[in-house]
Amino acid sequence: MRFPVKTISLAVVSALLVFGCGKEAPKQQAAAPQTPAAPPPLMVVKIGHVGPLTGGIAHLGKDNENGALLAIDEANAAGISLDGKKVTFELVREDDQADPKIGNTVAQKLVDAKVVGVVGHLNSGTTIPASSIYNQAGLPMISGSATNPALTQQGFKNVFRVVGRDDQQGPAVADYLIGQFKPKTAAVIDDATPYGEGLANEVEKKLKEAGVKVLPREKGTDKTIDWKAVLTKIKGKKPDVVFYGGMDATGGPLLKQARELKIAATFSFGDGGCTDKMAELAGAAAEGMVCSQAGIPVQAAGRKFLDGYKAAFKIDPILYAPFTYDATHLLIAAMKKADSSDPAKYLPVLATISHDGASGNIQFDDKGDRKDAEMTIFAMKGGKIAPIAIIKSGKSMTVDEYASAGAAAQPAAAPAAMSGMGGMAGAPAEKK
Ligand code: ABU
Repeated sequence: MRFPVKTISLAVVSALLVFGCGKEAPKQQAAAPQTPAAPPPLMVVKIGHVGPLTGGIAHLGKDNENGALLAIDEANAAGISLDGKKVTFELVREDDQADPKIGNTVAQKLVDAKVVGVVGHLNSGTTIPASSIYNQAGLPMISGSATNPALTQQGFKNVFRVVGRDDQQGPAVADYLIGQFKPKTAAVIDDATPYGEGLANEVEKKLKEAGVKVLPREKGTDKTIDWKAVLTKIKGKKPDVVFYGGMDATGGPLLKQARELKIAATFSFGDGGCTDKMAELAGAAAEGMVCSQAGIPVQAAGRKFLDGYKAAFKIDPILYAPFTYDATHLLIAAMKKADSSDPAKYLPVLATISHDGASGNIQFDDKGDRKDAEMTIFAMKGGKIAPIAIIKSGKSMTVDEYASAGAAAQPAAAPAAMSGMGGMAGAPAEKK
């Protein structure tokens, strides 16, 4: 618990004014002296956020952190009390550089700093090992972006995610490729991370089930930017489609170099390569690429979030910010419901909560996965990724159909305009 210096100083000054300065208080006062009511006790509650803030995907880490910061600011502006004490929430921010070893170090740092919950990490490769550290410390953690299924298959009761999993995303993007492009031959490349490799495995499995010939797997790393050797190998095999499991920082150069080598295949990516950054990195070569997101498109997030983000950071959110925003609000909502920031008290509330956030209604299953998560398929048009299909409860819808269904199901929704995408109305309801 902290008492602001300002509060203490004012109290001391008041005491000096009333009793100090060498003057005695009059002895014959009729009424008792008026003592000011004691201010309510104050409490600082620390929430951790971790993501890569340096390195090739720092833009995504910063986007995640911004989402969490916005939620913290909103909660502080709302004036929340827990157990009779006025609370100030503080976001303790760490940079894991997308490196599992550094991820574990900063996870322990957050535990030592006595945070009561963690939003993060961004990468499955950092989130999975760090989740053991939070589990041992009894700290609830919610990732807004880690999609590898293994995260929630460890039996940890403190681990949650607000995006879908790669065993949902992989089949969704593979099905789209099969239906739309009817490929006979496919090449699958990954960055050898738990995310990239795991997602590529899911895509490959689905392509093979559909009778597509899949070339032997090619690999890079999460730092590879020279893909010429890999691309030269697959060029001679003339694949109809190429899928890359990895992030935009490595996927952009892959796509650019593929077109330089005159590979004509349709290139496709998962959520890590599903950003406008691909057009920045690959230029015109990015046009027509296909990608998926294990959630709703960022532009379909609630209006309050989109406007608040723009006002606070003077830019639009990139990819996962609505999800880290929701994750942060979820921790706080569970604390409010439990009337406590004690992880042991609010964790069971978090596990069974129903929360209407910027990315829609969020409830967790018994493993900590988001129930009925949406999957979205995008195509790059004019340098921007544009959503073309949303899969919900196993049903594929156009963006307009999803919008109508959302608006019908949630009449209180504040629609967020989808500029440049034919105007997607009916964004999720967002209650705070
Ligand atoms: N979901 C893509 C990026 C984060 C991850 O490694 O899972």
